[in-house]
Parts: sequence; structure tokens; C-alpha cells
Amino acid sequence: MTNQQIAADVIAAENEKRAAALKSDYSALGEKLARTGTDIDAVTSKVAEFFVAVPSWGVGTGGTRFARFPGLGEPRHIFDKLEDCSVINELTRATPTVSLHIPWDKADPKELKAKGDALGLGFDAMNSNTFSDTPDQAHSYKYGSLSHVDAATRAQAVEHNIECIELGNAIGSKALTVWIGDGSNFPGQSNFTRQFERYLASMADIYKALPDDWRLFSEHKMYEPAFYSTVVQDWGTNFLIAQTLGDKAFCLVDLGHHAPNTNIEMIVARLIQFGKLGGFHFNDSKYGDDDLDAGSVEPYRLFLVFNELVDAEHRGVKGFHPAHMIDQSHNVTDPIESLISSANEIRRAYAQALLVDRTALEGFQNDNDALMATETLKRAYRTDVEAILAEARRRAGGAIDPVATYRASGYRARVASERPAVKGGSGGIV
Ligand SMILES: [Mn+2]
Repeated sequence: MTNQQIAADVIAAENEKRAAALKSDYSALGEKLARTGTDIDAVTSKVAEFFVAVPSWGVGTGGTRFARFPGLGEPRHIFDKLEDCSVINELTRATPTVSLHIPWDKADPKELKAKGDALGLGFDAMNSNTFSDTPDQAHSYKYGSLSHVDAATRAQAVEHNIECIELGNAIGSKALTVWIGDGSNFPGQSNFTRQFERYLASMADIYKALPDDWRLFSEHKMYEPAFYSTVVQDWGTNFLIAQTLGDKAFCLVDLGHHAPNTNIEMIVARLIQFGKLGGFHFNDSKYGDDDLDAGSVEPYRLFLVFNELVDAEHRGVKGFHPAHMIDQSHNVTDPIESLISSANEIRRAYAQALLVDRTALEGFQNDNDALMATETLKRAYRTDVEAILAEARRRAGGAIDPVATYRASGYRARVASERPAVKGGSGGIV
């Protein structure tokens, strides 16, 4: 038995309070879905097998350029972070893996692996950090890392990524995600072509160090911290990178890394069509890279992204297995509650996308019946699938209402008494 953070009897007692209502809701929804030939249990089973990785950095309180307001019981190190991540998984049964960020989470691989095993957690993609300096490093990343004009700085950044692969390999990870802050703040500051050539050469060196069963994800981002241009600014450049590097290289789509109103679901479709969709950093956005909770601002967009994923699944696209990860920053909520809710919203979008009548949709598309085609999507989106999500959690040993159960467990108060309070005041984006 693994070392659980939330006592099984707390989950059982909370579930007991809600079991009868869930049974009734699930049965009513089952009847409704049966009328259109959908077996609710088949959908519930698929939802129960859908997992998303939690970011280790997400369980700490984030911040903005202006300030950071620490929360109670903030994790002190990666082992505290893993315990917080375990809480999310114990209650949702949707997040059995954690994505680490190096050097923030650097630790003895044996200890990391042992802690993960004890909590029943695995390790998802490793994330390198060459967008900030550590006190002991020889060359600064102030003017870039993998694309820096200085060869020694580039070599140091490549070496850091290789170190991430080696650590990841020792703990069972199978992917490296590379996002760089490289770019320019002024027109003329950098030669776009030379800079991208240097980036590609550095990435090729990292790619060479990749084990055979690993994947390399490159993440595009329109702006920030470079405000005039970034080296990997959009999905087109990202696609060129993945295509240039080889079969183990894929594009990672972070939902917040696009201009407002960008048709992200269409980008997803294109990347799927050409075999280069590596996976996602789920979050939500209003204006920029806001790192808001998944599904909190534009749940319909999240659904439309999942509609493309389910469409690919439905068509049996070869080698289609995108990595699902959350990438959020929590400033005003308990990070554990935000991550619980985000994992649920992501599963909700998946469940709704599973309900799309794809035969009918194809018929309406072929008949140029725009109204009924879009109505077919809306019909699935409007379905309240909460009972499916709750039943999937309950069957897997999780909580029918995970946030209420988390609050009832008193976990935050317990860790607040064990972990020293952190003073606020400093700025800094997580
Ligand atoms: Mn991201």
C-alpha cells in the first residue's frame, strides 16, 4: 500500500454523504445517453483512463512581475511538492505523474524515485530551465541560452538539458520539454536567421543525447520575457524545429502561448495531421500567458481542442499519444484546489468530446449543413457530464467531490503547521 496523504476513511466518509445523489444522477444521465445509443459505462471507463501530469512548480504559490503573496504551508522542496501532488492524485485519480523542473527540483534520483514509489506517483516530462541563472553557473543567460551568441554559453545550456535527460532517465521519465526565454527586446538586437541557426544546432546536440524511447518536446511562445521577438515564437517555427531534428522531436502546445483569439484547435489539427503533436501544457488565458486554471475562462475552447484529440483517436491516427500536462500559476487560490479543479475540467472537456456524434457530424459537414454541424458539437458540450467524472473518481478510489473532501481532510492546516511560513515581498513569475 502506498503512503497516502489523505486518510482513506476521510474519503470514504465524504463519499458516503454523496453516494446516493451520485447514483441517481449517474443513472439519469445513463438513461439520457442511452436514447442516442451511448453506453455511459464505456464513456466512464475512457475518462477513468485519461490522465494528466501535474507540474511540480504548480503546487507552490505563483506570482507576477509585481509581487508574490505566499500561501500557507508552501512546499519547501521537491519532496514536499510530491506530497502535495499526491493529494491531487489521491482525490482525483487523474494525475498519477508529476512533471519536474530542473534545477528547481534537483535531488538524488534514488530518493526521488523512492518518494514517487511510496506515494504511487511516476514522473512525466522533464523541464529544463535556461531562462534564469543559478548562483554557481559560469555563463549568464541574460542574453539567451541555446541561441546565445557565445558558444560557451550555448554549450552550458546544452549540458544542462543533457543533465535533465540523465536525471529523468534515472527516475523513469520518457520526455524532455524545452522552453527557452531567448529572443530580443529591440528591433535589430538579434539577427533572426543566425539566432535560429544557433538554436537548431544546440537542439541537435540535445537530441543526440536522447535515449531511443524518449521524446523531445519544444514549446513555442509568442512573447515574454523577450518582448520584441522570441526564437520559438509560434507553431510554424516549432514545426520546423520538430521536422529538422527528427522522429523523436515533437511540438508542445501551451494554450496560453498564443495571441488572443488564435484558433488553437486548428493548430492542434495541423500538428496531428503531420505527426508532430507532442502534447500540451493545459491552462487558460484571457490576455496573454496568464497561466490561469484550465477551463476557467474559455471552457468551450478547451472542449474544441479535445474535439480534435478525440477525432484523431476515433480515426485511429497512427502513433498518436500526446502527453498531457498542466502548466499553471496560482496566485489567489490554494494551488492544490486549483490543480484538482483543473484536472477535472480537462477530463470534463475529454468526456464531452467523447459524446460528439461523429457520424452525424461528418454527414452535416458533407451536406454543408453548417448549423447542424455546429449544433452537433454544442449538443455534446452542453451535456452535464459531472456524474461521469465523479463516478470515474469514485470507482478508482478517489473522491466524489474532491475539493470538499480536501477541505474536510484538513491537509492545508496540517502542512501549514509543519512547514515554516514564507515571507512575501519578492517578485517573480513561476
Ligand atoms: Mn508551458
